[in-house]
Amino acid sequence: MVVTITTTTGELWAAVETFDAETAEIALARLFWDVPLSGAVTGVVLPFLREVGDRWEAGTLSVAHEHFVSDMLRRKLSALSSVPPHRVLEDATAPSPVVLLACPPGERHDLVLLCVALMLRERGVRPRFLGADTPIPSVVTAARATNADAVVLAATRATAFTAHSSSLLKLAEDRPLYLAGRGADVQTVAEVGATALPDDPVRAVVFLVGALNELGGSW
Ligand code: B12
Repeated sequence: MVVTITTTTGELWAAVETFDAETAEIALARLFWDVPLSGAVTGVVLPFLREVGDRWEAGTLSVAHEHFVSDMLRRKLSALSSVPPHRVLEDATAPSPVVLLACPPGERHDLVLLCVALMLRERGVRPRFLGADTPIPSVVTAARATNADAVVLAATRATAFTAHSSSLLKLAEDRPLYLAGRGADVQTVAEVGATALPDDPVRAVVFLVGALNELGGSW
């Protein structure tokens, strides 16, 4: 597994530098075949994204490369989310908690949120992923329509949350609301009556699953 992770990271960087989408796709396909989802996400996808950010900030990676990586990962992660986990294939009617995930208006950084949705699914949760730039009234409508057991919002800027304080306060009264990402600082989380998720996406999944179990639904 360690070999796959190191090899994939090396292959990905070589492919990204030359915009070689085919090689990158093969490397990712092999990774997700060989390594369990959370291992692939924490071992390759998140560190890779972090390094893209570091190189981009250092000026050693162009905006074109960064967009290329984001698009490639998004396509792969979205494809993975269209394959039902074994548990669902075995019994699609078995009760399990529903978690609604979205980014507030103006927020486009949804790749980590998508990873979290996939890892939640692996743990038996039914994620309902709305993705980037979602109007808060639509989040509220979807939360009611899905009878979500929890709502997770992620953003890089606190203002993406605080611009909707009163709506988010109401949403938090209706059902458990969790904030995540760089914008979810202590003050902001308190202002909208939410709970902060751990910054580490894997710890956040464990935390959420624990909280859902404590809520004690019928799953
Ligand atoms: C990829 C990327 C994009 C992609 C996003 C693709 C996508 N669909 O997600 C695209 C190209 C769309 C993009 C656009 C922009 N981006 Co951008 N982007 C990045 C980049 C390079 C990587 C982001 C990333 O995924 N990082 C990897 C993750 C693992 O790290 P992280 O974001 O720090 O997240 C950590 C935690 O916060 C947590 N976390 C994050 N989300 C969640 C969600 C959950 C549920 C949980 C539990 C945890 C969690 O997990 C990580 C744990 O370490 C960063 C640079 C960087 N250093 O991160 C800039 C960065 C985030 N972008 C930035 C900016 C400014 C922009 C733009 C405004 C640029 C522009 N002028 O057009 C636009 C528009 C943004 C918008 N309206 O939302 C800034 C944000 C600064 C800020 N706080 O306001 C950054 C930090 C770059 C910088 N230093 O200036 N970007």
